[in-house]
Amino acid sequence: MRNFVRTALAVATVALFATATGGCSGGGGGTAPTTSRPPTHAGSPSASGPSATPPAAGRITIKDYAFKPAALVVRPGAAVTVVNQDSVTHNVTATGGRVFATGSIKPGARATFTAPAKPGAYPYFCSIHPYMKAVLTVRP
Ligand SMILES: [Cu+2]
Repeated sequence: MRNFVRTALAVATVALFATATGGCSGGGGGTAPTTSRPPTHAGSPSASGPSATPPAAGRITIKDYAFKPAALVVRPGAAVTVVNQDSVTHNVTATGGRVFATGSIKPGARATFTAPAKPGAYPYFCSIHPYMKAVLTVRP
């Protein structure tokens, strides 16, 4: 008797698994649309990435001893406005070269510099507070 019950349970369990598996493979039909979606999604960002032209003007805000955004993307030669919303003087100075620099920007003041014509990533910092760092990316 016990063996019979066990066997019956085992059969029932197998039957459940079979049903579940059948449901899964049945959902396999639903997997096809799901599979076709990722390429669409992957295609969208990559399509909008290179094809999307960065703005011809950018804006960097300095607040709480930090550049915001920390990563800004603009077109070559873009006019980048730097607004100092802090209570101390800051500046924007390109790292490792004189590619661009604003000079001192007093609290509440703003300055504008021209983004490099050559595409690339340009790290910059505040020479008064060297720990203030951010990156300007130039992309056509
Ligand atoms: Cu500073």
